[in-house]
Amino acid sequence: MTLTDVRTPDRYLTRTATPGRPIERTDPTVWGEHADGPIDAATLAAHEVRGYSVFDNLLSAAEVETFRAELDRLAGDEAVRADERTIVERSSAEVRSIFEVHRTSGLIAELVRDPRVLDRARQVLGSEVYVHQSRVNYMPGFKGKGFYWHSDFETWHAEDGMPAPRAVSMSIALTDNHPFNGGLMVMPGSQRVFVPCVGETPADHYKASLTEQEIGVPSHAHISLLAAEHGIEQFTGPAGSALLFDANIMHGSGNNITPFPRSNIFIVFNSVANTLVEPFAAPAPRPGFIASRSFAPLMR
Ligand code: 6CS
Ligand code: FE
Repeated sequence: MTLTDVRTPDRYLTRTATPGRPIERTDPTVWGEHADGPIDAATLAAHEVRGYSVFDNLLSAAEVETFRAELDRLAGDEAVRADERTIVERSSAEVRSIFEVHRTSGLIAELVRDPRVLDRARQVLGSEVYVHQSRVNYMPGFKGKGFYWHSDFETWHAEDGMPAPRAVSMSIALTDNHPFNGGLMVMPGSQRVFVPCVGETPADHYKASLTEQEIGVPSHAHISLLAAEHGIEQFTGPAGSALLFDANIMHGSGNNITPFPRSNIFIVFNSVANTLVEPFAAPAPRPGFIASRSFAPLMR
């Protein structure tokens, strides 16, 4: 046995040929303490149980306007539109998402280090953190396509080599999130079970999955089981509010056929104690702009 043969044990087997049984999560949801950051003890305890927290007015109305202008600037920049980090809607060629925005936008580079954002991530993860992924989602009106039910960690484990669900996402709304314009739905408490998915990961899977995910999608039976046990709640709230949610919580969003766009800034923080190894169920790692392999902790 050589050192290179020592693989990180795979505690969350997925992308199997035949259906697997849900796996109880042996990792905590919250690693830090209430004294470690701005989240109070009651909110932190609720986050441990539900797997998510909502922070109203995280950004002021003026800050929302600044970021909305930044998103318009990015979406209108021909170089950005032509960049491989930009995903367009299949049906309309409108910009759907732009990845690695914390490296292309100075404003968003500051936001990921803002204590209102960074200190919450550090507190939940109980360690220094780095940005695993950042993106802006535009979810345009009339034709905005949603995201089917999934666990982000299932993909990050299978395709990016993330060992454990010691990562947390913050979605900051830049438009009002209504129940009717594709608002994110979560199953509270579902982060405590890992739902394996059937199907081998194809090469370059991200080229299809980021517009419509077909592999790494839980079965109707498992989705029904989780929905019956945990229920479904929807993140609604005014522009400026933020949802902080666990890497493994089951979530999804519907299409947006209303005239009201739903755009957000989405930042994924991973613990520096949980850095990526080789993918657990994919032929090759995804590109760095989707899953960063620069693990230096974020500093202000
Ligand atoms: O594959 C991913 O990393 C992305 N996919 C979805 C649907 N949510 C999380 C993440 O941005
Ligand atoms: Fe997701």
